[in-house]
Amino acid sequence: MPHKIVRSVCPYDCPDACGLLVEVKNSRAVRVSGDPDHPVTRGLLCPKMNHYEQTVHSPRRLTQPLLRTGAKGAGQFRPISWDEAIWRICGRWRELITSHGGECILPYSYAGTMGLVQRNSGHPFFHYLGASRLERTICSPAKDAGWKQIMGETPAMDPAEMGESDLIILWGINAAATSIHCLRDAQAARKNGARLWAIDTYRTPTMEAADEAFVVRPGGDGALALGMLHVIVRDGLADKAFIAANVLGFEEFSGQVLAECTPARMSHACGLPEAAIERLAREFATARAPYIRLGSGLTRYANGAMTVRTIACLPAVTGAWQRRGGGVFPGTSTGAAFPLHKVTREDFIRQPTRLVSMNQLGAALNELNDPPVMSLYVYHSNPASVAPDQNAIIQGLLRDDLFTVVHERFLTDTARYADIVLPATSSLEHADLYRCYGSYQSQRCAAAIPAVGEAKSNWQVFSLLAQGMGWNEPFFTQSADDLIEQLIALDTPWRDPDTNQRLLQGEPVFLTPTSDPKTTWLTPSGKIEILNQREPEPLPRPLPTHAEGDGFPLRLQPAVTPYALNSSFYEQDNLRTHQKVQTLLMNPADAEVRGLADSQQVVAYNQLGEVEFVLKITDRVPAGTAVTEGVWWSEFIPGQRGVNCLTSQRLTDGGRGSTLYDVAVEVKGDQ
Ligand SMILES: Nc1nc2c(c(=O)[nH]1)N[C@H]1C(S)=C(S)[C@@H](COP(=O)(O)OP(=O)(O)OC[C@H]3O[C@@H](n4cnc5c(=O)[nH]c(N)nc54)[C@H](O)[C@@H]3O)O[C@H]1N2
Ligand SMILES: Nc1nc2c(c(=O)[nH]1)N[C@H]1C(S)=C(S)[C@@H](COP(=O)(O)OP(=O)(O)OC[C@H]3O[C@@H](n4cnc5c(=O)[nH]c(N)nc54)[C@H](O)[C@@H]3O)O[C@H]1N2
Ligand code: SF4
Ligand SMILES: [Mo]
Repeated sequence: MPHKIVRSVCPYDCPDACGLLVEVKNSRAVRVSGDPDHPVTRGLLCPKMNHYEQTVHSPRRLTQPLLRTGAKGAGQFRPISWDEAIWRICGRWRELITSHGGECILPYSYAGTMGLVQRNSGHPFFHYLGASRLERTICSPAKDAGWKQIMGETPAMDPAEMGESDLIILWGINAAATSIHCLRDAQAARKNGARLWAIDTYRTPTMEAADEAFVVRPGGDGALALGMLHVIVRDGLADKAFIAANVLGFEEFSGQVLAECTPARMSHACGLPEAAIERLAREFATARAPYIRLGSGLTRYANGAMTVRTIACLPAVTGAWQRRGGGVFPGTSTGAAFPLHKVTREDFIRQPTRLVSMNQLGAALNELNDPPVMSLYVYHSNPASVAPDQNAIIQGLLRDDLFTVVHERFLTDTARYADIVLPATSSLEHADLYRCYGSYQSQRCAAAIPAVGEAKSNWQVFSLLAQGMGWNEPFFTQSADDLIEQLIALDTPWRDPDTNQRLLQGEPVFLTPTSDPKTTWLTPSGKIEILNQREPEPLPRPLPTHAEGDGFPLRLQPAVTPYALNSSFYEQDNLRTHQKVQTLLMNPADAEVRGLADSQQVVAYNQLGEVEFVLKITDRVPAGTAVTEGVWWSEFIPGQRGVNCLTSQRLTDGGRGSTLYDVAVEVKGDQ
């Protein structure tokens, strides 16, 4: 049988939503490569997706529904039919709704697939059921909140302008791992004369690729930006004309806040010497068009929203927005480009239901009352690995009276605790419509191959469950393609008829924001609101992290690896081999005072738990900060516990986000 090449889209939670070319033979994907005609991908894929076929056809794929036969968490199951699985789930839910009410059922989902239909297809089902709603805030809502506090609804600038900047700053973004096309384009700009800076908490591959790398204390960037702003104002480098026309509250900010934020005062909090703050400030202010690519890492702290708000003051004060290439790019937000309510169906909510934070799943499972959570339905997420306070989550998942269903591609740490496991399709086996957050690009794709085994897509399972519940609502009898076409059918100012036509045909297209992101400030005052009286904190100011008060001497930075995406891709043996083991990176000085040797087993601990690591002593991390990369599956780590045993359920200052990076620990040798 001849090979055929099918266009597809990368479904993962990555800024790029790459275009894929899938080579299909005998209904199997045999090779996956980057689409050379895709405007962002331009033929380049990351190491994770270069062998996506090994994920899709992994021997570890779940291919049948499973029923638990052993103790919770033991991973012992027997295959059952789909009919039996649906019958059991619906039967149990009917009983629970009668005894405890619909809110005792909690859905849990996040970012296994970013496609607009498959990602959101549980919403209409659980709304109709009257279940509790999940507040999906694990990733970077503090970033959105901080941006909104100063920029309102102003959309993100076109990231392609980076090519016209003379000073590119990768701030809290490990682009070499998480945004490879951004790094590729930054390097191209560098060849044309732009300087490249990176600001991170340790020397990542992105830091190595930059002209200059600045290592800050975790959560210290707000202090750094305030110190820079102090110097800019003190030295007369603020753009008074731009401020007068475009900025609200500059006088209050400089008088009440900046005057106090001398580099000497900010130096400790941000971890940079005074001289570095002075130089950064002057070079930023005198660059023609400095471009800040703001990552998400620096927002997962008690002060995350404030950090974003403070950094956004920099181009507001220097007027960098006025020039091509200048400004801050925080990531795109294209929610208004498609009528998503046609999928999510909030109108199915008949009476108000409670909202449960996904960052507090441990508390929800163990402590919630009226009603308690009696059933958890997890799909395209792996909370037992990725969510904070892993010990609390596992304690909850072990509850005998909790009925847990997990719809998954693999027997993840979460699936191991399920009563019923349902096999999920991979993105090559279902249709969807994608947009992304690193650019304004969007693309639709069809299934490239048939489902592996008896796997079903998220949408198919919710259709079956609706049928199993005996509902007559016709919405649930549609196909995923019906929903995709409804999302595209309606013209919005973001898409013209020609764009819609190309979208329908599976071509990558660009969505267009409805206002000019560099001249029209969509705030209530019409100005960039450094002063925002609607906020409890009307002005940006230095805020502490949680970890500072925890009483443990080392900051722990849970960071990403290029060879996995959150807890995804651990199924690919080659990728896992690159990562070797769950490692703790530590500065030689910190190892020496603790009498620790390279490659030895260590235990990191704090008020929440303890985790075993293999120690790597390296000056890539500064004294005072230890780093671990990746979110490992427990079957591959010695102590069965991952880094999220050490992260807390506390929330950010804005957006109720996770504070996954705001962690303090002590480390000792493993006895
Ligand atoms: N390879 C790979 N790619 C990924 C992911 C992955 O796990 N692996 N995850 C995906 C997801 S879900 C997301 S949200 C994005 C996130 O992608 P990014 O925006 O890059 O965010 P992070 O990787 O969380 O953090 C970026 C960098 O910020 C640093 N950092 C942490 N705290 C601070 C701080 O206080 N200040 C400064 N200046 N830097 C800090 C971290 O060390 C890290 O190197 O990446 C996506 N892409
Ligand atoms: N320590 C630490 N913890 C973190 C992070 C970190 O950097 N460090 N990152 C955080 C961030 S930014 C995020 S966004 C979260 C992400 O957390 P999650 O959204 O849980 O992401 P993944 O770990 O990738 O798990 C997604 C799961 O979905 C499954 N899946 C994929 N496609 C489908 C599908 O179509 N249907 C179904 N039913 N399942 C599917 C995959 O097999 C995978 O197991 O993790 C957070 N947790
Ligand atoms: S994970 Fe990101 S870089 Fe890798 S293929 Fe997917 S969209 Fe592209
Ligand atoms: Mo994320």
